[in-house]
Amino acid sequence: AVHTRDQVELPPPTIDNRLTVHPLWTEIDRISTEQMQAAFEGVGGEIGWQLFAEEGDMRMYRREMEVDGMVMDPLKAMHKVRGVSAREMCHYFFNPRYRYEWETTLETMTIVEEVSSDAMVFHQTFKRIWPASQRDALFWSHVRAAPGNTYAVINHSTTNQEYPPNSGACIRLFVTVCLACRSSYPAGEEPTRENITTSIAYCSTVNPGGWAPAGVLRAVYKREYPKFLKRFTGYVAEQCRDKPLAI
Ligand code: 18C
Repeated sequence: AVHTRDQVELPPPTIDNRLTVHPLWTEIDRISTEQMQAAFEGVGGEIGWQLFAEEGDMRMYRREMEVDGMVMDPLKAMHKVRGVSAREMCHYFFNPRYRYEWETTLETMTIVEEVSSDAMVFHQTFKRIWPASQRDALFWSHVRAAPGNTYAVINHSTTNQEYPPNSGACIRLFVTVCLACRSSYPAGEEPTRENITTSIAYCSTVNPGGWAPAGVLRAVYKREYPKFLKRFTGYVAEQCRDKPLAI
């Protein structure tokens, strides 16, 4: 088969062998499995999820949670996007080449380690929000396929001796994110840009890592999450428009 450069770099359909022999593998596998399971569970049955943003097919829920006075509200968002596959969605979320084009909170991004075709370690600094200190994060990122036209990207904080926390101007924050996507198309038809729909579940928990005023933090949260999900899904739809569908 003839592959374009882009197709070769799409998330692999099975786990890369280089990842399974890496020291992070056990943790990556455990957290990814847990996160993907939780992502597809509804918010209806659980108590405490409150809807805070709704626009078209997008719904965002949060659960108010404070630990030692620090806001750590878990977020869960659902969305539906037509004309792109789960694999394409995850490709643009995982691949650092596109990150500056959709991630508006970013100041810098460094690739700390290229583990395999489906796992990387990143260091990122974020734009500073007055009056709080600037934040940074160090996390592994893993993309994987699951049965039923499903792909997901899981990001989770880690450590690295060359990137010690709270050593410069930044306070280290801790993040667990899962973007889980599932494509569907009419039974008996071949999938095309015209008939494919991808359901997205995005879950995120950010521990600010140090003092941040609760009011400012919840205001940023309320503004930035809907902005992110609309911008990211719009970006992917735009990027895919004239490319052949990759399932
Ligand atoms: O998942 C997303 N992006 C991924 C790729 O970058 C990755 C990133 C995770 C880090 C998320 C934490 C971002 C904190 C940003 C703080 C500064 C924002 C400044 C913006 C001002 C223009 O998984 C998409 C992530 C979408 C992020 C939405 C914002 C979430 C805010 C959560 C509170 C942050 C607390 C720390 C700051 C304290 C300041 C009062």
